[in-house]
Amino acid sequence: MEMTLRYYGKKYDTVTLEQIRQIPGVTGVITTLYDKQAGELWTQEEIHALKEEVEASGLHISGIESVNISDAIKVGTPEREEHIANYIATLENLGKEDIHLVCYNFMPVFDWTRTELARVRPDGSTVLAYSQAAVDAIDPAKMFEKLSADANGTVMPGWEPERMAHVKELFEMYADIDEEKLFANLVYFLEKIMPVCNRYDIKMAIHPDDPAWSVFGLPRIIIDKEHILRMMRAVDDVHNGVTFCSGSYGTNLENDLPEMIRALKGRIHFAHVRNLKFNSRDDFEESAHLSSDGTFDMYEIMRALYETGFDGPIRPDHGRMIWGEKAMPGYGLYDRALGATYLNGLWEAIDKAAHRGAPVMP
Ligand SMILES: [Mn+2]
Repeated sequence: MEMTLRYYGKKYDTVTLEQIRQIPGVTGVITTLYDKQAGELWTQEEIHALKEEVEASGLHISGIESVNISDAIKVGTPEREEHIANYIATLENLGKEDIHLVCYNFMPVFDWTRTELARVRPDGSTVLAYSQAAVDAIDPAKMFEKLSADANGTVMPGWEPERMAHVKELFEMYADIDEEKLFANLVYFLEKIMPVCNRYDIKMAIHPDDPAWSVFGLPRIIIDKEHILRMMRAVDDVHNGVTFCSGSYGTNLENDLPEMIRALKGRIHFAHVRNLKFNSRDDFEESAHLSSDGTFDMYEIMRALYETGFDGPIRPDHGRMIWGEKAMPGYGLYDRALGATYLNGLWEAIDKAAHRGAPVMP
């Protein structure tokens, strides 16, 4: 396991590489070329420059989150061939720069959905939150307006203003796309990219849909163990794997997170570990990472990763906004640093317990 933090690049992130470097045990970042549109080619020069920027701080790139998938690929329009060719060339360029992990998602229209970006918790911290009643009551085209006021002036991934200006057209694009068509388009894409993934040993790690059920009538296909196993069987290659995001799979309380981790052994290439606090089945907020602050047993999640031999990067995922920080919602420095430290502590304790009684090296 390697502890990492997500980094959006100096143009967009309020957190610096120098700050990340000072979080104990964090040695890598998960980053992206944030200015790139889905479907566009990433040149080797651009990737190399990003790598140099990160390495100058004493960190390294542990993986890319994300190389986004265009709507043409998800919907299966004729334009997808050009976008897939660009995706393959991008993977090749990443491979040449010695980057071997790519996180992506296959969610239609919205990358993720929350109904509040700054819900106030009893301790005065603010967090992202979701209420099904609020989703049911709002026109999806109005979602962005409602949320952008709380974004602290930042551009949130998947909610870029230029994209949100076309929400109605995006919904029209997906009008005929049901779960089966979306799944077939995912398989089509994976089959096309597997040869380059094999050539450069690039592990693809699909991020679950968040929340893990259909919102606004849009299909969702990466939501539980059965759906992921189906995807992995359809393209049975170790490079076709998953990002295990506890906060996304965990939105559905039917998902037994440690059990899922064990079922996906060997195919989890990247982990997002965070907690949620449920107020009811249909209303949750993103609590601190600490088990007792939320609903999940974080020790059991980390233990399942440890016991299945997980050796990829982990990042603490979202954090609360605390200590007066102004940052992209979920992506401040302070609470993610606390999360990384807590998760590192759990891992150390699990590791030491596993080796108790073993001979001590001189
Ligand atoms: Mn996640």
